[in-house]
Amino acid sequence: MCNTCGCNITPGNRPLVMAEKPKNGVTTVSVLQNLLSKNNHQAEHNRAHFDAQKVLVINLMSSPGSGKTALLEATIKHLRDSLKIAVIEGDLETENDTKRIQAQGVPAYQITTGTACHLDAHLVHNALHHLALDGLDLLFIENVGNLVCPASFDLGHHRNVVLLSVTEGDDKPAKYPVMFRAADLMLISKTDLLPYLDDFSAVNAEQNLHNLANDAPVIAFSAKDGNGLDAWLTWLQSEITAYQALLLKQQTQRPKVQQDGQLLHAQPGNTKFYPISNKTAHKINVKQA
Ligand SMILES: Nc1nc2c(ncn2[C@@H]2O[C@H](COP(=O)(O)OP(=O)(O)OP(=O)(O)O)[C@@H](O)[C@H]2O)c(=O)[nH]1
Ligand SMILES: [Zn+2]
Ligand SMILES: [Zn+2]
Ligand SMILES: [Zn+2]
Repeated sequence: MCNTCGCNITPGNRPLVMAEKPKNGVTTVSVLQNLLSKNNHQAEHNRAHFDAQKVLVINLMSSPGSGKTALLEATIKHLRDSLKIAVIEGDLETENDTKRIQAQGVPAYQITTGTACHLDAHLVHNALHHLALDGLDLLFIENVGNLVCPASFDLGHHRNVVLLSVTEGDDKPAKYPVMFRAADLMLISKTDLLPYLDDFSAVNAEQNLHNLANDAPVIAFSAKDGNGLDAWLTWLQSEITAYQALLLKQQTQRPKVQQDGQLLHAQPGNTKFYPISNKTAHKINVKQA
């Protein structure tokens, strides 16, 4: 899908693509590889912004509707008195999630990607012009709901958290290895629904994660009844502490970006890349404040 759908082009990196002056509407895979390397460069720049302000940045990823925003709402309720939090939301369309976060009393900025199925470092950098990092402890980036592409793009963040809701099935880590290999923490969400399901096993889900040679911790929780939230909040606090200790040593934290996922976007040798039409491009719009 990604080889032809144009999902590599976002409003943030579009000027880079256009600078390549495609001949006859078709350029080769080298353009994509160039984009990815430019993304990595931009990501390092973003991380320098975050590290200068000492703000831990967490990239939340999952398939659509797994409960990312519900997790953020519950997290903010618990932490807003003790930590300064902000959120960047990524969706193809609507400001719904940003409104939900703002209703919890914390700053949020919506990136609408139009057609792009993932955030990239350029989009996040644009968003930083609309959010004050000064004094923040935690910045969450809620990525576009998609269990493949977001794992391949470094945004300049520090940690990847991947949600798997119980209604999706415990085999998803096996079926979507690119995403689950990138997880620094796997959250099993919507556990309040377990009594209604007869075939979801948290043990199997964890085993499927570990079969990918990823020994990331796993926490099961429900945003509806609050079970498991304490373990998540403890994990967050320990990550903040570890990150602050790294900063004192002039180091930073880097997430596990999946290069093989980047290859999904650009199979060497046989892939043609079709730039999106002007009509489609017109529809892509990053909301300006
Ligand atoms: N039963 C139950 N439902 C939940 C839970 N968390 C979220 N939901 C429901 O699941 C649906 C999607 O939740 P969201 O928080 O919007 O999911 P999301 O991952 O942010 O969705 P996108 O941003 O569209 O990808 C909503 O109807 C929520 O009420 C939960 O812990 N238990
Ligand atoms: Zn894609
Ligand atoms: Zn900058
Ligand atoms: Zn959401």
